[in-house]
Amino acid sequence: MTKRAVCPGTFDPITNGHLDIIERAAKVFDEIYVCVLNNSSKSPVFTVEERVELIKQSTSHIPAVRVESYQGLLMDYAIDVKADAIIRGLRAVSDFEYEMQITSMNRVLNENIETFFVMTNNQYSFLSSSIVKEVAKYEATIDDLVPAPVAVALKEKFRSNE
Ligand code: COD
Repeated sequence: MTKRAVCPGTFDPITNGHLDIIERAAKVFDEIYVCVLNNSSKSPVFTVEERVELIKQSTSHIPAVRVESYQGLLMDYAIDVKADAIIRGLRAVSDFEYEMQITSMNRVLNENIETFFVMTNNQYSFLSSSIVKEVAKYEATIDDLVPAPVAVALKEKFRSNE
C-alpha cells in the first residue's frame, strides 16, 4: 500500500536543512507532499507562490515529491490529501517545546495521522531560513546553505529591496 507523508513548513525559503529532511523522508515514504502553510508568528519575505516555486526547483530530482500550498489547518490539509503521516525536523532542544505543542494539538484534531520526527543532519543543525536571510541581507555567501535556485532568489530579493 502506498504510504504518503506531508512535510509542512513555512519554507521562507527552503534551505539545505529542509531539503535533507525531505530527501530522507522520501527514502521511507512512497509519496511526499511538501506543503507551504502559514505560521501566524512569522512574516515571510517570499510570497507563497515564490516559496512553492523554489521548493519545486529544489526538489525536482526527487520523483516522490509533490509541492503545494494550503491556507488553513495543517491537519485539514493532511486529511484532504489522505496522508498517513506528518514529518517534522528537529534541530535542537529549543525546537522540542514548539514541536511538542503543535504535535499534541494536531493529535487532538486527528489522532489517526501520526507525526514523525527526523533528526537534523549534523552539518545543518544550525541552519534556519531566518539565519540564511540574515546572512544574505549582508551579501555574505550562502551558496553552501541553500539550493542553487534559492541562492539566486535571495540575492535578487535583497538587491531589489535596496
Ligand atoms: N534541520 C532539520 N530540520 C529543519 C531544519 C534543519 N536545519 N530547518 C528547519 N527544519 C524543520 C523544522 O524543524 C520544521 O519541522 C520544518 O523543517 C519546517 O520548518 P519551517 O521553519 O520552514 O516551518 P514552521 O516550523 O514555521 O512550520 C509551521 C507550520 C506552518 C507547519 C505551522 O505553523 C502550521 O501547521 N500552520 C498551519 C496552521 C495550523 O495548522 N496551525 C495549528 C498547528 S497546531
